Amino acid sequence: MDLNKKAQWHLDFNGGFIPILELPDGTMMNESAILMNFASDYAKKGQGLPLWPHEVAGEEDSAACMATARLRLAQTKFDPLLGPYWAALGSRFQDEEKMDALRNHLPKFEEWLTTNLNGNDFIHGANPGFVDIHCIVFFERLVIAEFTVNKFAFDSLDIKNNAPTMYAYVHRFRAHPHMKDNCIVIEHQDAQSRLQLAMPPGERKMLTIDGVLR
Ligand SMILES: N[C@@H](CCC(=O)N[C@@H](CS)C(=O)NCC(=O)O)C(=O)O
Repeated sequence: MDLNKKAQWHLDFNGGFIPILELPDGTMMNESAILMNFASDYAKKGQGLPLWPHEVAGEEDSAACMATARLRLAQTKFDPLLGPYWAALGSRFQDEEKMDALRNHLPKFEEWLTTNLNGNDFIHGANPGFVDIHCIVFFERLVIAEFTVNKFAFDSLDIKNNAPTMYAYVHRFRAHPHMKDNCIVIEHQDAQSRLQLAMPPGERKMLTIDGVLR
């Protein structure tokens, strides 16, 4: 997929952002978190880990529904924290000012994570749930940079010392029996990062599945 050549219908729909889901009746929906919720609501129940507390509770269980509501609130508070993350990532971790801003911002991620872990292994509790899956993809890129061509970013941000809760959390998530075969493969992340790092600033390699997806 060439991100620089987008179809007019796509630009008209939402400015050319992904992801988008189109249903057979032509309905289209964007926003990744909303699409994840759609998939979770639409999927057959009992296929694996429950992703929200109310899914395993009986009907009209106010405590379980409130626990779900609390997690949804945590999720809405996470998204506005992402600005400095996107800026640094967009520069492929190479813009010093943006890297400084992200380094200074790491305590905000730590605070959000510590508050919402609340002493548990995962935000959902003993096992990962929806909100863990929502935030892990962002944290994971920073933490596994240690083992990719982006090690310079891991070192420059000093993730181990500046974000120890995030560091331990990502490794715990990636080791979880239900998650370990479904996380980004280090070699694939490395291959993708090498492709993009080789491009001049502002230019992007076409998206390809070669060496990136399993
Ligand atoms: N809030 C939106 C953000 C979507 C977004 O930023 N998508 C990026 C990719 S992660 C994109 O399509 N960027 C346009 C481009 O790279 O050309 C969502 O979560 O769906």
